[in-house]
Order: sequence, then structure tokens, then C-alpha cells
Amino acid sequence: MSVVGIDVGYQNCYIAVARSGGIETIANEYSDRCTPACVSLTSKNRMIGNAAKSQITTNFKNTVHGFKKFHGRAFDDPFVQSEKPKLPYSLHKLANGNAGIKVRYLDEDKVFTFEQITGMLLTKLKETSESALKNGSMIHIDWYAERRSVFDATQIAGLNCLRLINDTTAVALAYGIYKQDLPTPEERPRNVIFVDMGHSSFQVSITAFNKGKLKVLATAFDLYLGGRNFDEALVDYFCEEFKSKYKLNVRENPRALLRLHQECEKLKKLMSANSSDLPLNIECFMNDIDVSGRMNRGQFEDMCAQYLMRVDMPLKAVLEQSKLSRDDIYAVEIVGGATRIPAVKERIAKFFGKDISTTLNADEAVARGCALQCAILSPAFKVREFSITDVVPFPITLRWKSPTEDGLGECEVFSKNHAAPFSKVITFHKKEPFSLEAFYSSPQELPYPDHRIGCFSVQNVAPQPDGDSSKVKVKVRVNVHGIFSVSSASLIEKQKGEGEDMQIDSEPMVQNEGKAEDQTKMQVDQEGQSQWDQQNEDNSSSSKEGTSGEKQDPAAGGSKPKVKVKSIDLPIVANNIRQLDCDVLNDFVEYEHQMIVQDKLVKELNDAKNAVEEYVYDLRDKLCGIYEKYITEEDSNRLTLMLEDTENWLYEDGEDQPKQVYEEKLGALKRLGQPIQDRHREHEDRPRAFEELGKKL
Ligand code: ATP
Ligand code: K
Ligand code: MG
Repeated sequence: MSVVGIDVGYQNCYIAVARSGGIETIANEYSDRCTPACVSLTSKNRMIGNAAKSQITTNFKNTVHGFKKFHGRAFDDPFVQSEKPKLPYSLHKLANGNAGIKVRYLDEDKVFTFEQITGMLLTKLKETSESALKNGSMIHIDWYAERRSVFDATQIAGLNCLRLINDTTAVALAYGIYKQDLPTPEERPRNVIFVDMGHSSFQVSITAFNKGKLKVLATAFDLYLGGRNFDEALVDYFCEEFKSKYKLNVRENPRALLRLHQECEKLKKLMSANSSDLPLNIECFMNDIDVSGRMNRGQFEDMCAQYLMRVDMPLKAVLEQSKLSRDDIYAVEIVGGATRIPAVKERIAKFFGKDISTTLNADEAVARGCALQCAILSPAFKVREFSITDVVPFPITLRWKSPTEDGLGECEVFSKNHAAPFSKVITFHKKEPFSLEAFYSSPQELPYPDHRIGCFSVQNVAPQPDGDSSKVKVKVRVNVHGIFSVSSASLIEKQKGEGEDMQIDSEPMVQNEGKAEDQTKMQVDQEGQSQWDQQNEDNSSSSKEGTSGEKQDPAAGGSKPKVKVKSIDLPIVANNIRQLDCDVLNDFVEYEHQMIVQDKLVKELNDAKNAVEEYVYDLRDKLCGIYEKYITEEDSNRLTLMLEDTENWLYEDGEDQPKQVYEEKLGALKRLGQPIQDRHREHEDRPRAFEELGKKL
């Protein structure tokens, strides 16, 4: 039994497996623990991960990378529009207004959504972890609004996703769970800053640790600051230099530009370890010209001053939000590839006035934290009890039609840094069905121009038999994946002779001048804190009979007698802006299956072809080696000729044949090769047989 944690990065993905022995990061078929977030579509199949990365410059129009940030975004989103001209592949506006990509696949023009592309990547990661993957997985994702869309991607890949978790929260778990010396729950918590700068984004959190628990106090981020900005600065510089030095317009040549990107990234990494002047050389770069340039760390830092300056802002924000001072910070832990840039590290250290700690593996900590969380969630594992309270990074508001002054009622249901997962119950007094619109309260903070979350219509609401408004309890929640929803609604039916009690509940209506028939009373109960309670909570919401006294209504005031009420579940029609329709999702799941089958067919075909090639090489070697004595020279010459023909055929007519043709070819060769092999084996075996016989005698 094992569970898997997956870190889906903008550039790099990691898989960690929790087994009874502990957490282990696993390698893919290239013995690489890092799988590139890259998908390449071809006329025959898909290549994903390492195989796709090698296609970046050759099949650049159909090789998708750097797509994580497109999740859940509209085509017209300024971020999408600003990235578009830089991409080697084409974006496409989907029917729902979202961005998708347009590629050639199986010799057809094909449009994919980013849920599908990430679904493909997850399929690959799932395959890699298949032997270990038995009981679901957990995926980290670095921020909020794209979660719906990423969750859909997990469905497409057929993953049983136990939890989508914040990047720095996973890191905090990986840090805290093994610490033996955390303060007891009564003591002041130990506050640790976690910083992750990856290829695309920069995230910071402050987490308070006590024995057996962690609580995220605040998070802050610059979602557009990461290693790729530093690469781009270098690319810009060398584009200019090569223009003046070699009269080359690199930006007009996608392949050259991609190569320059790769070389600049290498140079950037070299500069982290080396402060002297370093060369950049690319042979046959463009128009058969070899190019070269130089750079050193000091120059690089000057060039990147604008990015280095941005490092401070989230650090400052997170301190302010948590209301802690620098002295309250126990340690600053950094992870993520781009924190290896010396200037980034220095900047962070300087801000907090402390040495930076690198207790955790910078590349694998996120995946390990994910696997740990998974193990905690899975009943099959006995993991040390560790409770995790995360935060809601963007505040969420509900709005509804109301007959008050401006015709709209509004309530912020989750404030910034509110604990999550969490559910709340809001009580409305309504005579007819109504809709709740959910959106992020502070659009200026949000990395999307579209601050809507979705619209939730509460159905089947009718007045009470006596014409009064009905009391409708609506549950809103941010679930374990960090996804907001209006999760259930129920109508509380008055029972005979209990009118008086309902009167108490209806008090706020009276306060609101009593004339409105469709009034709303706000935010009554709060319930359910951690994910551990989630299950119970869900059960309680579906019980039909309840006692109104069970959940005290602070707004109703005073003590209430326990009275029987009947609660009727109401259907909710949800329209989530960033969620795929069920039918569409099902189609995508089906299509992913077809593509998996297609990839498998192509793999079998390639294997059959490779088997012929391997046999040719193997037999040819042996004919002039160990088989020499077991075949006449004449036969050997004939067979060698035939092997040569086969080899040529493989590069010409035999390049692209059905699997069966290769199998037949291999069969024909084996019919000739087998007798030689048999004679050889017989000869080898004979002395041994005599020996054994000798022993017996
Ligand atoms: P994100 O977290 O934004 O989704 P990611 O998880 O894919 O992205 P990481 O794998 O954490 O990103 O980091 C990759 C980045 O780190 C790349 O920009 C890479 O060039 C950079 N990087 C890795 N090693 C070094 C190094 N030694 N010096 C400088 N930069 C480095
Ligand atoms: K990563
Ligand atoms: Mg990352």
C-alpha cells in the first residue's frame, strides 16, 4: 500500500511515494527524479516529460511547455496576451472564452484545453508512479483560482486526488513532521518562514508550529517572479548583442530563440556557482553562424536589478499580515530552484537579518510534503498525528438579490488568511428560489482580471403554509482542495405549534423595517474546522431531522428551547466559472483514454521495429564472433548480406511499416539465426553434460 505526492511545477515535476518505511522520491524511466512539464504532440503519438523536452527545438510548434499559468484563464486575459507572442506554439480561444492550444496531432489540427494538457502530464506522472500508486495521490498547486481547473486535469488523468495543497504548506509539513523539539501546544509556537522561488513564481508563508500541528498564519506571493525572468533577462541581452555583433534577428527564428533560452538557463546556473567571466557559445546558431558571448555574475545582477527588487515585497507583506516582527521568526527556510541564485538568497537573508536555512531538499521538498499529507489522509498509514491548518489566500464574497436599499445583499464569507478547509452556514429567509454569486472580494490582489467564482442557485424554495418566508440554511465551504463552493442548502420547515420559535429566528426581518418579504439574515452558524471533521460535517448536513437547538443562533440571541424542526435538502445548481461541464469532462476522460491506447500502439510498433534492428546488430556481431565456428563461410556471407539488406530496409521502405511486418521480418531472420544459435548452445552444453555424467558415474 502506498500513496503518492506530486509536485507539478511550471518547469519540473517530482513524485514522492510514502511507503511504510518512509518517504522516497522516485525516478522515471530515464532514471531522472525530475520529469519536465512538457508535452509534445506528433503525427503518431504524444511524448511527455523527458522525451517531449528533447522535442522542444525540433517540433517546437507542437511541443507545449510553460503552460501551468494558463490554467483557468480567459484567452483575453492580459497575462495570456502578454505571453502569446513569446510562445513557440499557438494559443486558441475556446468556445467558453478560455485559452487553449492549437497543435498538429495525428496529422490533424487539434485544439486542446490546458486541463487536457496537464491531464496528459499527469498521465505520465501516474504511469511513473504506477507500481507505487495504489491509494490516490496528492498534488500541490501554487495558488487559488486555477485549482478548479487543475482538479479537472486530475480527473482527466484518472487520479484519485486526495488533496490539492499549497506549495509552501507542503514544504512546511515536510519540515515540521520530523521535528522532535517543537514547542508544546501551551507554549509559544515556533514561527518559520518558508520561501519557494521556482521557475515561474515566488511564494512565501509564515507557519506556526507546535507539537503535532502547524498553522499557516499568512501567505504572500509574486506570481510572476521566478527563474524564467532571469533567463529572459539574459535572452534579451544576447538577442541585442547578436543583432549588433552578427546582424542576426534571433526573435524571428523560434528555433534559435529556444536554443538561446536553453543556453541562457545553463549560463544562469553556472553563474550561481562561479563569479568569474563565463562564456556562452552556440554552434551553427542561425544562418550557419556560430555565436559567442560572455557574462559574469556582477553584470547579471545589474541586469536583473528590477527582479531582485521584487523579492522584498512578499517578504514584507507576509510579515505585516502575520503581525509578527523579525525577532519572532525562528528560521527562514528556502526551497525551489531559483533560490540558488546567490543574489536572491542574499536579498532574503538581508531582509530578515538572519542566515538562511536549507534544511530541506530544494527540489523535492514539495513532493515529499505532498506524499506526507497523503499518508496522513490515508487510513492505511500510521503517521504521527499532525494537524494542518491552511489559509484562504484571496478573500471570498457572496452576493444575492435582496429587496433592501440597493437591491443587493453581500457578505464576505471568507476573509484573507481565513483558516481552511472550513465550512460556514448562512441563514436566509426566502419565499422563492434564489441565486448566490460568489467572487473574490479584492480584484486588485487577484492574478486574474475575472474575479467571479461562480453562481449557485438554490432551488425549490417556497413560502411556509402560512405565507411566511422560509428559513433556508446554506452551507458554504472552502474544501480540502482549497476550492470554494456552496455545498448544500436546506429548508427548515415550521412544525405545528412552533410558530413562536420561528418568530425569534425571524427577528432580523423585523429590524429591517419589516416590510420586505424576502429578507436575509447573515452568517449565523460557524462550524467545522479541520479536514478531520469534514466527514462528520457532511453527514450532519444531510440528516433530515434536526433539532434547531443543536446549532445555536447567536444572531437570534437568548437561550432557545429545543424544538423539533424538519429540514428538507434543497438542490443547488452550480455554475463554476473555472470548472469544466460534466459532459465535457467525460469527453476529455474518454479522449485521454484513446490517446493512451494510441501511445501504447505506437510504443508496441516501435518496440517491434527496434527488435528487428537489435537482432540484426546482435547476429552480425556474433557471426564474426562466437558463432563463427558453427556456420560455413558461404552461409555466413549470405546471412551477413541479408542482415545488411534488412538494416538498409529499416531506414528506407521499412521505416514506417505496420507492427506485423516487423514481426514477420524478425521471424524470417530468426529462422536462419536460430539453428546457428542452437548448434552453438549444444556445443557449449555437451562438455558440461559429460562432466555431469562423469560425476554421476
Ligand atoms: P514553479 O514552482 O514556478 O511552478 P518549478 O517548480 O518548475 O516552477 P523549480 O524546479 O523549483 O521550478 O526551479 C526551476 C528554476 O530554478 C529554473 O528557473 C532553473 O533555471 C532554476 N535553477 C535551478 N538550479 C539553479 C541554479 N543552480 N542557479 C540558478 N537557478 C537555478
Ligand atoms: K518543482
Ligand atoms: Mg515549484
